[in-house]
Amino acid sequence: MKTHSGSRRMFLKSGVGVTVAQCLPELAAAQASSGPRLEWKQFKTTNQYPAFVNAIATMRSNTNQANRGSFAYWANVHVNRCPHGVPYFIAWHRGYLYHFEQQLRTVSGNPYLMLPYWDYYSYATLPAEFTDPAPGNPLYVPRQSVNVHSALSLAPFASSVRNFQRGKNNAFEPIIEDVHNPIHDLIGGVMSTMQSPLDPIFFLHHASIDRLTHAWSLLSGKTVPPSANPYSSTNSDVYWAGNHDYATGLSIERYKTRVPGWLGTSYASNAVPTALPPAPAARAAILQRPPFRSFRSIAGRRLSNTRRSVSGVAQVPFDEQSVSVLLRLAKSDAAELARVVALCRDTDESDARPMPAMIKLVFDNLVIGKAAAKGGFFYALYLDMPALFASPAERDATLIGTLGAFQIAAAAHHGIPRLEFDLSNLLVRQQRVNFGELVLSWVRVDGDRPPAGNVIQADEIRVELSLVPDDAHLAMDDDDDRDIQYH
Ligand SMILES: [Cu+2]
Repeated sequence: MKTHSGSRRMFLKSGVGVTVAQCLPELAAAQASSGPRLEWKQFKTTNQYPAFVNAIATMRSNTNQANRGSFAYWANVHVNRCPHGVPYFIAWHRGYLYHFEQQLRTVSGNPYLMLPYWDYYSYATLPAEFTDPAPGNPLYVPRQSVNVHSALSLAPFASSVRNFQRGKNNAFEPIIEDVHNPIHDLIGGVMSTMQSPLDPIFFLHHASIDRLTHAWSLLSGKTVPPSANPYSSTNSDVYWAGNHDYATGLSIERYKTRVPGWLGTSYASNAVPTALPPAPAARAAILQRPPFRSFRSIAGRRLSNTRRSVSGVAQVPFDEQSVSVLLRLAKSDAAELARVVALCRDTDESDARPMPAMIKLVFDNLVIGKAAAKGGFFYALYLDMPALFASPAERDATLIGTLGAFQIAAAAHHGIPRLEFDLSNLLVRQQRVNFGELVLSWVRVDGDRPPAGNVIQADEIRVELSLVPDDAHLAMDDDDDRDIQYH
């Protein structure tokens, strides 16, 4: 690494913003002649491979957290700023990868270096270069599992998934995030924490999510909010206004993260997965609904003038067992749930309109044990799981999302150890008659070294009706909003 003279290090400390500006012309020139991002198996046969490994080694050995040339700097950016389970998960990380890639080029001295991606939909076992514990292997960190097969799903690529961003109905972003999350969980170690960029596989994982997003957006019938280049308030969606912030002096205009090409990025393949890779021999998916367990129930109640719980259970521990819970709703709560599902169903007809309300599954005050925080496991959450899944499509149609160490770390880091999952889309698609009972199931999914005993505790799990979408960009001014407030 050539740029780390002592004086430059001092300079970076004192004026980060200035150095970015100075680097820009050089980086723009580099962009023009770079090739596509390659899948790892192809990448490692090119001359980019030694440059990449050396750059990772240099960055990992740089212990100056204030320096952009250190791995810790990028982990801190993620800790401080990353959005998970909230708007801009995809777009923010796209810009993050862009800036990290620029840094790799600086450190390696190779202006054409592109981040590789790991296509786990082709092979679900971590590339061997990352799992070799030989001293001095910069790609190795201790992890809890090497295979992520049980995190994968084709649900993000279903034809019903038409919209791009969180907050819209039938949206891609929350569904792909819930493939992304259990990959963090299973790999474990730092990957199940907000410090996950300290594991080099993080960047290959996110490049893969970014590629899958781009490939999805190219399919016919998919809607990504439009933007002119450069952004213009007259013909661009407000979604792309403003900046993604990474650190003081490190940001990116949001519109540039709409299309990889606007950042000079392309991918070796733009194909979406059509099948899952072979499952590891020893691990059969659980297809049967888990046995019922009962917990103290909490009746429906008003939470605010736009939020109402319709049913819940209290003090729920999560251990090695897979569990089903029967949530009972009082008659008035069941009627209210039925009404909100009908409202959402009407809106579902027209994708352009935001949902008038959301039905959420909320896990409140989650606590995770110290050993469990290292990951190596997760829970797949299902609504009205049949006694036996007939097909993977049926499984996808009842999957709510996943719960694990990474999701809890992300939630705790945003201030509230609370996780919310959208139930609206699942309920809208059901032909449900009885709203008096909902069945929630969680299926424990283990990696290679799962923790034992009670790993997670939720103060309360409840089904919540929320009359105003959380997404600030979908702020509602509908008049009929007023007469459906909770008093
Ligand atoms: Cu991630």
